[in-house]
Amino acid sequence: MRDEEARNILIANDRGGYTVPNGRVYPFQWNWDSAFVALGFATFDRDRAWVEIETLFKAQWTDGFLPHIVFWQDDPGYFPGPERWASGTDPLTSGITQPPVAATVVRALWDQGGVADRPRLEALFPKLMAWHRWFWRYRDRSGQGLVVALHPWETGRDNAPEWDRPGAAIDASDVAPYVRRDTSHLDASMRPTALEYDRYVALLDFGRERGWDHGRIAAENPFQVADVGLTMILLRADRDLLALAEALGRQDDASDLRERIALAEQGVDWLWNEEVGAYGSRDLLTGEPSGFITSASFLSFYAGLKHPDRDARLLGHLDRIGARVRYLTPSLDPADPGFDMMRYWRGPVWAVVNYMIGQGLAETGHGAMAERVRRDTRDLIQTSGFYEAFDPTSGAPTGGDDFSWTAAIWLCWAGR
Ligand code: 9WN
Repeated sequence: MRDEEARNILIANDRGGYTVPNGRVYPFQWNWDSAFVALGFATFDRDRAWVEIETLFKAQWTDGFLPHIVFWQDDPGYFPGPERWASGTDPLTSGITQPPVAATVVRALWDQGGVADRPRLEALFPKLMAWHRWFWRYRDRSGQGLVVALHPWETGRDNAPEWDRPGAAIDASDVAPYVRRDTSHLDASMRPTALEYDRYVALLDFGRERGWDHGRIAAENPFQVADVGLTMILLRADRDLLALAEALGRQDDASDLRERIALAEQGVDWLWNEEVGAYGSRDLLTGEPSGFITSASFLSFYAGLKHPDRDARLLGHLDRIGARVRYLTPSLDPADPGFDMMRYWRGPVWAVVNYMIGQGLAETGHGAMAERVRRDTRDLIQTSGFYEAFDPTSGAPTGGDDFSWTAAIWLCWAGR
């Protein structure tokens, strides 16, 4: 029953070649949502799965940058829309990016398919490679093997408390007036605060005023955080892209990827916080570690990292957190005083993050915990439906309904 419902959500949210995350709240194509959505389509329509990624890459800029939103058609239901971003591109897009899960998804499509998909892979590979090179060039200027986020939206975890202190450096005192649309669709208690939105918009205006020159923005941006999520996800995606480079016999790309993987494996040490016993983000401008344990702290398994002492501490946290809440994995440690089970990335469980955590745990030999994470995700969806996120204590739904990536994760993993 739920399988059919999930397929119907994807079909209903399909706008012809791309899928909106939710028809009302998010009426455009989002970068990492589309990648996860492709995994859902792949369970019943493999061609449509490839098309989702192919459409996304049609919006790639000439320097390799892949935007976080593509405005294939205008819609007044979301702010900030194409005018505020003013990318000047065709199609119009945002000027910031999102977690690079696409290469990992393309590898999965390739592994499930076979030689018949080779022309599609050959066409996509250079585009994926160009996007990864863009990250290496503009988001790791000091060559540490990390990924620096220049906007909280780039992390995909918009209002994670990790951005509070670094965000104080953003001057949001003089933001040109705007009207939020999210709070007309959803209860404000589930969304980021007014101060957070002012900061989001101030950073957007900062980039637009610099003509979306990514080199200049990277040098001048007031917000520069080495994000644990982006860093782990790119490391994982580099490994998957390497497998694809090898399959296609692209030696030069393969050797660059090997180099970057080795660099990132060292670089992540800077994100390990020995005091709290977890990975976390770190302000690049001040060097200050965030000190928070979030769901992104557990993406080291997904990144393919194996470090027995650290892994034991991370698993200890998962045990502790899993005893405290009914459903893993809350987006913030419930022991944190700022834990808020309904407010977006400060408490609720997200199916896509659970998918990455679960996959990583299974691949690195932690099968029992992987299964707990999968079952919790399944139970949440089974009980509450295909919502954007869920309260980890009660399982109550939060955010938008009929959510594409939640349906996709059900089909490819949680509901199996
Ligand atoms: C800003 C679409 C996106 C997700 C993000 C999630 C939320 C947007 C917003 O929705 O962000 O990009 O306006 O709240 O945080 O992860 O990709 O589902």
